[in-house]
Amino acid sequence: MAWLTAELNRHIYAYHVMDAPTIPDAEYDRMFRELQDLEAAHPEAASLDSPTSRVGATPIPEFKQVTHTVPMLSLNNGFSPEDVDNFDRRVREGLGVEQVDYNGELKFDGLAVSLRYEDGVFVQAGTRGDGATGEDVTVNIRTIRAIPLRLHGDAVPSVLEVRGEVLMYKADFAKLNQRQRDAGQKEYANPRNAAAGSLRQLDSRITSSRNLSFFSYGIGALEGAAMPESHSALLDWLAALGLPVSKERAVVTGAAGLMDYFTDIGKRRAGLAYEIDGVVYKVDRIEDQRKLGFISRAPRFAMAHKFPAEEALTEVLDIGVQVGRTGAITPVARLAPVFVGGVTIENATLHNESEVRRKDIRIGDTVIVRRAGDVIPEVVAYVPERRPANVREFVMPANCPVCGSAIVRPEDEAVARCSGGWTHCSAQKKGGLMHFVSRRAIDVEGLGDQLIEQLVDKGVIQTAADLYALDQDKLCALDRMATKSAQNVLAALEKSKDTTLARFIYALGIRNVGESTAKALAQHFGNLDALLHAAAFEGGIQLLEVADVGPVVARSIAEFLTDPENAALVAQLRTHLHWKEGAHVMKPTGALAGKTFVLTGTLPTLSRDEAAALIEAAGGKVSGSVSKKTAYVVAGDDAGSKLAKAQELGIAILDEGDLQALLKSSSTEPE
Ligand code: JCF
Repeated sequence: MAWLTAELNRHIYAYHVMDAPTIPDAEYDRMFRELQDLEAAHPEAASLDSPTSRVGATPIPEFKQVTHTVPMLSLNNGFSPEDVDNFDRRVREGLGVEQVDYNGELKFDGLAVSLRYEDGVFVQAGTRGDGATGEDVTVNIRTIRAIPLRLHGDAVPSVLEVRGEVLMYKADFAKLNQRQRDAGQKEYANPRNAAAGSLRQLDSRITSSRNLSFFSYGIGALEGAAMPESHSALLDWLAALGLPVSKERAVVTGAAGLMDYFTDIGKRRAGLAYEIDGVVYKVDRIEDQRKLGFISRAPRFAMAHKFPAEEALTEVLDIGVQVGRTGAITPVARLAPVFVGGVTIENATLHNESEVRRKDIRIGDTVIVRRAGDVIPEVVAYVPERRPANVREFVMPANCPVCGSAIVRPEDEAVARCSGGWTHCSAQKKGGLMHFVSRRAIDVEGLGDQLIEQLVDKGVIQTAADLYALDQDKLCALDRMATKSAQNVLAALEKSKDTTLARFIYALGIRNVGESTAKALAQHFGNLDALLHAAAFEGGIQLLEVADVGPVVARSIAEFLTDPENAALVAQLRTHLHWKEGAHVMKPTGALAGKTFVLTGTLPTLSRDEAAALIEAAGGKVSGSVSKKTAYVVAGDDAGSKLAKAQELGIAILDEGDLQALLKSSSTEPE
């Protein structure tokens, strides 16, 4: 029993703390069941750190209280470089020195808990509460696999209180909400709420099913061991004791070092597997921390440097609709202006009609809006307690607000569309043109959205082909268009004529044809006429020969290319543009032909586009999402949910070196 306990705990640590699974799940389960059977027969011999205690226990009527022997502190917040400068200046003055070393670490967006270990064994856990007393969540915390039930090593302290943050990974949050949705239960608004809701369950079996995680960032009481001399050494020590400590930490010097750390983490934030709401700076030397002491309940030696909040509350003034380039009608919440994610927002997408019903968002509601990084702002949920009696439901209009054509929604589709098409509907016309000139399509540099708006509104152009009939006079007649800018636009248009078949197909903006499908079509057919013939032949049946083109995509392509107005546009455009035409090859060649790759995270030397180009040159395909069809996932630093999904599905995972090796071996392999 002792051997099974130690062995299973070793595997749990490898999996949940080191992210490096050691044995297959089935083998783990077998050993686990064997230990369970032995414990049932010999309950007196069950160890305090047995992994069988992690599945949760019978529900309790309420949480008891715990008193923290050393209070749990809060941190002073700062938001700007000035706040960082002031913090560093006060620290330097307080210590009477010129320069200070700090430890920078992440500020996890979860909930603070304190874990008590006696002689190395986990005995109690409490929430922060008011800092002095919190709730006893020992049984719930026990279910968190990342938290060791026994500290590693022989030299463990007689008493250690570990402080840290319980949180839920983004991928686990998405899975949980999917399960809640499937079960018709309430979804959580964000990973933090999900973590809090999961931890504070009186039935710890529920907590056990939620896959919570934990990171340590400090200690409270310590007896029977020496305090390390610096905060960074303390974190190293906690990691050596088997506690999870994030690797995203650094010792830096002075206010400039702190700002560099903040900027660096800000860039990496979206790629992290979990949410953070800022970073934490601490004077690194513990002796210096003691000298500086506390002001009321916050340490003078530490500061939380917060990112602008990504979520805020505001009111839905109205729900309007927006018309996309394919005619898709998207409901948009018109909001009372609110500052979120560093900008003021007045509109947020509601995606589609079903989404409005599912989230039950109504006009007059107070809602949580979210703007994470560069992601478009969205409405997360309404706040039930704030719903007034006179809320109104969103009604999908019968006609397009831009062109007046009927809005239709096929029964089997989530999306309603304007039936006007790009020839009638100026919103679709503009959207289509913006897509046509975009960087990854035909790439006309400097031809921005506002210019396209003007060109269409003033009736200067009707189609993408008209762009190539623009001249100095037509452009200079527009608002805010000087001779020099007009010349730049004309030069960019000239340059854009030299393109590729794949870019051209993508630029047409055919529904369901993204960049990778466009590349597959170009590679398969080699030249435009071969594609046009296939599209015109028996409803596009030959299109199904192209890797990854299914019936839905084939139908979109056939419908688009056989429409007389689209056909006329294609005919006109090909007189302006040129690309290398090849022979129609029936099957993509190259050693990686038919293999789908997914790229995630930051690779050490190759950019995403470079890696994709190398894979495609070898006949492989690059896709944005992991599925059973994925052959390889190429993972770099800060790989997130895609890596987790690949592990789950048992898909081969490569690093950049493996990829290079594969490309090299495939290039020398005889065809
Ligand atoms: O990650 C956090 N939310 C976090 C909170 C990190 C820290 O190092 C903290 C903290 C709260 C108090 N340190 C203290 C002293």
